[in-house]
Amino acid sequence: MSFDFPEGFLLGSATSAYQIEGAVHSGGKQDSIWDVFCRVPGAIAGGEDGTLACDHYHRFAEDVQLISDLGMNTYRFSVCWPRVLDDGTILPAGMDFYSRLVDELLAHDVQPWLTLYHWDLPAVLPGGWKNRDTASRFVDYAMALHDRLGDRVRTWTTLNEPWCSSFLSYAAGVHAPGETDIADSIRAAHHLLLAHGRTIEALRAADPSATLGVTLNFTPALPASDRPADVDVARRVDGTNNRFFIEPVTTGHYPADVLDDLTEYWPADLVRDGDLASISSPIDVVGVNYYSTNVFRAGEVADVPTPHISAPDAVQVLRDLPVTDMGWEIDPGGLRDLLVRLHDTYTGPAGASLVVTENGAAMDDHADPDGFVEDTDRIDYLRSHLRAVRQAMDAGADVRGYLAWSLMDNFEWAMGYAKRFGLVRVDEELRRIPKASALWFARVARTGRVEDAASA
Ligand code: IFM
Repeated sequence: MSFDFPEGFLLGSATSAYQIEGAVHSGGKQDSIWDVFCRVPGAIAGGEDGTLACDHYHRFAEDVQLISDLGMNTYRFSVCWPRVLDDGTILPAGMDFYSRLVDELLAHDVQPWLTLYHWDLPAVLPGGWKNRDTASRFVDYAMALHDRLGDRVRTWTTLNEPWCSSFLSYAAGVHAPGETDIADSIRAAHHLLLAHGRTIEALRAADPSATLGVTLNFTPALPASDRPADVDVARRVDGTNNRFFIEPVTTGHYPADVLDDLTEYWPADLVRDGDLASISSPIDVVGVNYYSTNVFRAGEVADVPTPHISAPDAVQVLRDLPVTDMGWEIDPGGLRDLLVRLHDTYTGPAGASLVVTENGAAMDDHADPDGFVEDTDRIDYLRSHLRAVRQAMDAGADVRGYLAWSLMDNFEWAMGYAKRFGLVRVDEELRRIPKASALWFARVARTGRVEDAASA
């Protein structure tokens, strides 16, 4: 069955600075923690890094033209903090770059959706997110950027996926800065949330009509059986993957069961008076990044660091589902259920809407001699997840948009460039070649209509 999205529904794509910009030392920019992490032997597959990436810093006008040609009404990008500020001093070249990008988008009738933090923290900040002071520095950064872009950018997201920049980065060591201490990862998570809340307060005071929010990655966790041990391990994973972040933001407290689970690691004096009031400052939109749903059983305690900080005994059980090139199970029903759950439990009562700010698939793309990729597998993925969004809306969830991850193939963090999430292929010469999925998505973006597989 074909289906439609309402007038005004956001349909576009997303990227992030480190994954596409390159030019890592242009305009006085100093290292981010990702520049540093990529130099650690063995940290990144193939020893790759974002030094050149897609060279978007120099090709942004071409990329905006592409976004426009693909009929997208919204483009979500992130700002690289050390590109615009060097230890508190404004870097004019970096500010100008983002200002020109925003102007170019607006000139093409594409709404800019700005994410302040997609992981490229200035390396110069002592202790990174372990240090409470980083939250204050973040507010300064956000307001300096808002001074320059606030007249044109109307949608501001504080953080992208704080689960990744805390537990995956400071407990599992998979992302920068590559550390493995559970108490530190909790410090990082709380300071990230504090940075979010204080920034929302400052932006709201400066710009009451802006649309403000945060983007969280949700990976629903289901038990493999109704055995109490499996039910409990799924609860614990859900607690730190999902509820640890959405609950304080929308209700002003950390989940009680998660606090219990983490008692032995929870740092004394971490949460100070007023922190949770800031963290739960009202927001307008929760960005939802969804890729998969995971099933867990209780097993042996892992002997390697894991991001599941309260569930080292969680063992993922694969179902009989197709997987993407990341090995992630394709489960669009999980997105429908997640959106309904978020609306009913968290965002609806708090008065915020939902936008899917990332969803997409790395696939094993094969280009023909002209560089064209006939990626029917990615089209199927996108169609089924767009249908899930429509079903969630029909069930009452207030979903206002869907942004595909990603506009183009890019640097997939610890996995390097081998994993291709793009609607647009980026080849070795950095040529941008729209895949079949880009052409398919362009029809959806232009019409707001998703044709069923038979008629598409
Ligand atoms: O590439 C990442 C992105 O930076 C954050 N969300 C998940 C994507 C795919 O792994």
